[in-house]
Amino acid sequence: SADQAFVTLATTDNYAKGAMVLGQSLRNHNTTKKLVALIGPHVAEPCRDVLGTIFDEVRVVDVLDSGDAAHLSLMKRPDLGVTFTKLHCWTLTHYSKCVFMDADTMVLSNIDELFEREELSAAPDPGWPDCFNSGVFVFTPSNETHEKLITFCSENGSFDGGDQGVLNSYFNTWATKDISKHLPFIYNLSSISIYSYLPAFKQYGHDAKVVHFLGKVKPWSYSYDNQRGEVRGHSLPPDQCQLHPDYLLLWWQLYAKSVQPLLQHAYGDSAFTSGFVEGSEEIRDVQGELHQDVREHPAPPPPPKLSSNERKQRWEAGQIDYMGDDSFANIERKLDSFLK
Ligand code: UPG
Repeated sequence: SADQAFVTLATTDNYAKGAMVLGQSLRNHNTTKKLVALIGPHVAEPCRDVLGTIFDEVRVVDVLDSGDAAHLSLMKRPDLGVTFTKLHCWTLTHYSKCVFMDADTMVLSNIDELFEREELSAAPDPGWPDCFNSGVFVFTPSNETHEKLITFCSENGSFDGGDQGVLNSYFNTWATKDISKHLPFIYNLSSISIYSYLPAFKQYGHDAKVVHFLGKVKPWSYSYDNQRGEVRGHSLPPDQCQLHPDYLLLWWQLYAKSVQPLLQHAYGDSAFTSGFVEGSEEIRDVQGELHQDVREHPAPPPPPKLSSNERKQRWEAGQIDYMGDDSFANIERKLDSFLK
């Protein structure tokens, strides 16, 4: 299968870290397919070097100097920059079939069987299951399809502002025509759906083959205490923290073991943010600000306890006690008790 490849995309150094973990996870599960990373022109040189050790091919895609239809269309639709870059995967015509995977995905087992599927195969999106999620999809590289997609995109735009909207409008029979193009959800398990249907996750979650850290907060938004093997930065409001702690830990373990040493080596003495917690006195939160460890700033005395019913009423009225009763740690504890 030298002419089949897994393809991902990273336009920034952070997404590149995600791509490294994804690539390494595919290697660890002994894929026989080629690995291709498409990168933007702003990805730093050391990151490219590391990608080069994990991936078979690292290809810089710059829609701005490609001088073709994509370039012209981008002039009209500058908002669709990353989308156009992702559509570039169709130009990988030296492969007969590919599986695209977002840089915020990670495989938990070998998924080479996906290459038995045809274009365009994908799993349902958790938010609107008649749409497919474009974080994992099977496609056939073709310059003709690429041109058509670009034209379609510049003429019709994207209903969600990203590639997922464009691809769903273009491959608009996905929901109804051919059930073999519906990948099982375990090939693109987004962290969001875990909490929205917990019994299903308990029933089927152990079969998951790909996890997708969909949404604003990514694994690399957190930091990691490599000594203790703990992810830091959990003190987020629950509506912003929907990544399952086990998968999050798995991502960081892979990063710490196989990716961070490569980055350390590639950067040598020059500046490099490992994502690791520096010492035990500081916690780097997701906004990237440094906070002193809470131990040095004792919390104010807790407000009087509310009854469970009063708490519920406040929650429903939008008065959510993010730092107290409704903190993520408490919600997580509750969820963990269900999962036991
Ligand atoms: N990406 C970059 N640089 C960026 C932003 C995105 O390289 O600045 C790549 C990367 O591979 C990333 C992917 O594009 O994983 C998707 O972007 P992401 O930020 O992960 O979007 P999400 O909101 O998590 O994902 C949903 C879909 C995804 C789709 C995206 C936009 O799951 O497949 O691409 O929305 O429609």
